[in-house]
Amino acid sequence: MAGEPQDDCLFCKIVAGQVPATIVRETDTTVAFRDINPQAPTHVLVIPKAHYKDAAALAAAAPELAADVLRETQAVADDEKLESYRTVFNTGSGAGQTVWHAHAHILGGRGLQWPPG
Ligand code: DGP
Repeated sequence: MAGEPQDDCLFCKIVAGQVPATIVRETDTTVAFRDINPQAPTHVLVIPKAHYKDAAALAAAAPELAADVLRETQAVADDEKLESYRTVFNTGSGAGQTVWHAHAHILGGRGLQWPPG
């Protein structure tokens, strides 16, 4: 069922404390942790604690929770003292999504090119 934890989901396991992660922020509804394979000096992921397979599913089923995730991206940027940063939701394998639990990437701490690859 949408929103329920999934046994085979890596990020649900991080939420449950079953897989370690460097958590930088946590709220009642979200967790933010450092990406295991950082692509910038600051690379943090913000996820909803509830399971939705991607950002589109999250926004459609739980828009208030999607707003929580977005609010947390700014909170992470403030904590990390990022003047400029990029927020990315990869949606679908063709866009590079590899973990099927909605997550926002926050990338900062270096110059970022546009358009991205
Ligand atoms: P995406 O490719 O958009 O689905 O992003 C998934 C990100 O998750 C990718 O940048 C690497 C990160 N990642 C994968 N496995 C782990 C893990 O076990 N721990 C942490 N902290 N990050 C992970």
